[in-house]
Formats: sequence, C-alpha cells, structure tokens
Amino acid sequence: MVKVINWKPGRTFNEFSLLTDLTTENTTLDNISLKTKLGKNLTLKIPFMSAAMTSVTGEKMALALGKAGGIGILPVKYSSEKQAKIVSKIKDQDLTFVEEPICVRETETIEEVIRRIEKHGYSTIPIVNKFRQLLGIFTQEHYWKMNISTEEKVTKAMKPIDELKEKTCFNPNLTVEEIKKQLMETQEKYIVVLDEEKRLIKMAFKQDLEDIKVGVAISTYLGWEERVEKNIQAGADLIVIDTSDAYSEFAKDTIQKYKNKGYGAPLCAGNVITYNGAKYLMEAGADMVKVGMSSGSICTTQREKATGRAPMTALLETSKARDDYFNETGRYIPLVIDGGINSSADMVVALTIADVIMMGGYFNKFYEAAGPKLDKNNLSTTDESKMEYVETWGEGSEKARNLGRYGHSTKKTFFPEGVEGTVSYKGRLKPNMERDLTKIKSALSHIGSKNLEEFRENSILELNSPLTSQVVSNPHNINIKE
Ligand code: MZP
Repeated sequence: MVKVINWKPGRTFNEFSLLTDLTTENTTLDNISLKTKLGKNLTLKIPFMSAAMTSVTGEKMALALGKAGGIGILPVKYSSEKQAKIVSKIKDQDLTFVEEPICVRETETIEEVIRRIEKHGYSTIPIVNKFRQLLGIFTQEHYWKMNISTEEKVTKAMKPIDELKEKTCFNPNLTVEEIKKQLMETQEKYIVVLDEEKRLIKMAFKQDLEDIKVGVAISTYLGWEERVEKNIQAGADLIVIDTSDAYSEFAKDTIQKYKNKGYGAPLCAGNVITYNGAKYLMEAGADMVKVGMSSGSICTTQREKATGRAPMTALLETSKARDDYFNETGRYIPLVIDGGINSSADMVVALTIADVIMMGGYFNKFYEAAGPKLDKNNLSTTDESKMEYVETWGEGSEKARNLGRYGHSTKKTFFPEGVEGTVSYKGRLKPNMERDLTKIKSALSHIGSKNLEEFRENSILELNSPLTSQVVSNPHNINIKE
C-alpha cells in the first residue's frame, strides 16, 4: 500500500490571479524597489538568477545579468578553473566610459525615442543637434511625471542642458580615475562629458561603479571542496549546490562542511520540493534553499521516473518550512524558485512567495545566452541581424551529461532526463528584462507594496478554474492582429 496519496492536484503559476489592493502615493511605479536580500553579505537589486545551465550562463550572461543587478550561476559542468577565471574577470570589472552613447536628434518625437529605449534598454538618452551638441537629456523616469503626448517633440520632455549643471563636465580629457571620483562624490546617476563647444564626447554611469554579483554551482561529489576554495578565492558571491534532488545525506554533509569553513559567501542548496526536504536543508545550515523538480523547460524527469512537483505547490509547501524554521530559530531562509517560469505573469505569481526566481529557458532566448545562435535555416550565425533561434539543452540531456546533478558517479548508470532543442531568439537581455521588471513593479503597485517583502506579506492569490484561466489569461472573441 502506498504511504500517502495526495489527491489535491499540484498547481503551477498561471493558474492563479493576484487580487488588487490600495495603491498609494508611495507605491507608484517609480517608488518601487525590487531589491532582494539573500543573506548577510548578498543583496540583489533585482530578484533574478540565471540557471546553472551550460546553454544559459557563461561569461556574457553572468556579466550582463550581474550588471543589471541580478546574478548568474556558472554551471558545474565548467571546470573549477573556468568558473574561477570568469568569476575573477567579473569581479575585476572596472568602470569604463561609454564612448559612443546612443543619442537622438531634437527633431524626433517622444514616441520614437521611447521605441529606441525599448530596443536598446538604455534609460538615459542624450538629445543632440546636428553638430552633436548636447541640448538635454531624456529619461523615461522624468517623462512619466509630465503630462505630454508621445506625439510631441522629445525636446518638450527632456531636461534642458541648463538644468544639468551637476551632470555635465566640460573636460574631454577626463580620466577614468577622475570620473570615478566625481561619480562617488555626486548624488547624480550619470555624468556627461562635453567639449567647450558643448559637443557630446562620452558618458559615465554610477551604476558601473557597483560591485557585480556572480555565483557558481557545485555538486556534492568528490572535488567540490577544491571547487569552492578556488571560486571563493576568485571572489564568488554565492555558492549553489546544484543537484536535482537535494533531500539527501550528501547535500547535508556538503552544507555542514561548507559552513564549518566559515566562508563569507552564502550557500544555496537545492533542489527540493517538499516541506521535509526544505526543512532538512535549513536545519543542515543552508543559507538559502532552491525549489523545483520536473518543471524546467527542458526537463523530462517526470516522464522518465515520475518524480517531481508542480512548481507553485512546491513553493507553497517549502514556504511553510521557511515560516516554521523562522519561528523556531529566528533565521529567515530565502527561497529560490527554479524552473517553469515562462512569462512576466509567472514571475509575479512566483514572487508572492519566493525571494528570487531562477530561470533557464527565459534567459536562453537572449543574445547573452551561452547557447549558439542559429539563423532561419538553423545554421550557426554570429550576425545579430540574422539570429532567429538559440540552442538550448538540459543539464540532464545526452549533450550535457551533468552526472553529479542527477546522482550518477559513473557514466554507466546515466540516462537522459532532459532534452535538446531551440528557443526563438529575443534580442538583448537588458531591454527585454527591463520590460518584465516594469511589469513586476506594476503588479506591486496594484497591490500597494513598495518592495518585495511587503509584496510577499500582502499578496492575495486566487485559484482559477481551468475555464476561467482560459478567459482571464487570453484575449478572446476577436481575431488577433499579428
Ligand atoms: P526553466 O527556467 O528553463 O524552465 O528551468 C530551468 C531549470 O531546469 C534549471 O535551473 C534546472 O533546475 C532545471 N534543469 C536543467 N537541466 C535539466 C534537465 O536536463 C533540468 N532535466 O531539469
């Protein structure tokens, strides 16, 4: 006789709707913070983590996501030397000038400029005349506060040069060290460097002074200690035990040994899907717990051996362990939800419980993904204008054969639990992600939360029937214009 049959079906993200609450002056879009605290020494500006997958997180992805305020996790399939080399490179990033900032002419409309912002993801756009002399700066943040139609000329919505005294500097020969000093001393987010004729020379952004976060995955197999040591030396901000099933004595042993070393970087352990699994890792000393099994976009675990859980149910159950453990010990253990997040709506629902979301398929679609890019004939290309698809594969696929993640100590017992395929190319990470972050902020605004902590406390979710999901999740009764 089976021990328990749980007749309540598992739930995924898009089965839920989020109810609204009072929006206040403090919870308009530009007042909302998406910061997430993942431990004493680690706070992210945005709650995004890229999956420790060889088709997703390489140097380019880790750097781009880290710069944007999230964190990339370098896969355990990389040698420890390769991981540590990338970590060092990212941690050693220094501020550089933006030598040719994208700027627009004074003749353009606000609509045209906003479209450009959406394409490139830059939020601070210099407005110049035909001699490249600076007339002003357009930012969406400033524009949102004005009541002007997007059909108007951009000059109507820009901050004119005479109001930019603190943000401009008339010394084209300014060095990197000098600009760094200026940025550190000012409240401003950027400085524009001009020549005596007010021609735009270069820009520098305060954001580029910030420390870029990067994490690495380890397994529980032989050699993990050396891998940790190398990556900690290189400056890694987070170590992630990446195994498909972390409810194991091996994970506990790894956590305890890691914690005994007294490293400053927090340790995330996963994946688990049950209350008991999460509690076990918390009690073993994990600083963060990663949740999910069988929900990944490339995953066939459920099909092969029926183990796994619907991601929202896994998150709900493990969050009970987070609450209980907090009540017992006063230690709050952040949860990472990993796998199955496909849209901004999924992100919002996941963030009603999780502290951070890890995504593979989502990041795989971008230019910065490690997977090779293909043209419309499925041929490899490095020409961005021809990119149509990106290759993707699971860590449990024949291609990756990440033995340690799936509990194999030799190749003899390996069988695939993941597939290979392609995803449609979506362009650069920054503009796409900024749009999704705005959607998340918009959801927070609707329920009157100014940060993610409040959001987790205030959210009220409602389960939809399958029929309701069809109606509320999709347009209906119209022919959709492509
Ligand atoms: P997704 O965001 O693509 O839906 O899911 C990404 C997650 O899927 C990874 O972070 C990892 O936990 C999981 N994964 C990676 N490879 C496999 C596999 O081959 C897998 N089965 O399930």
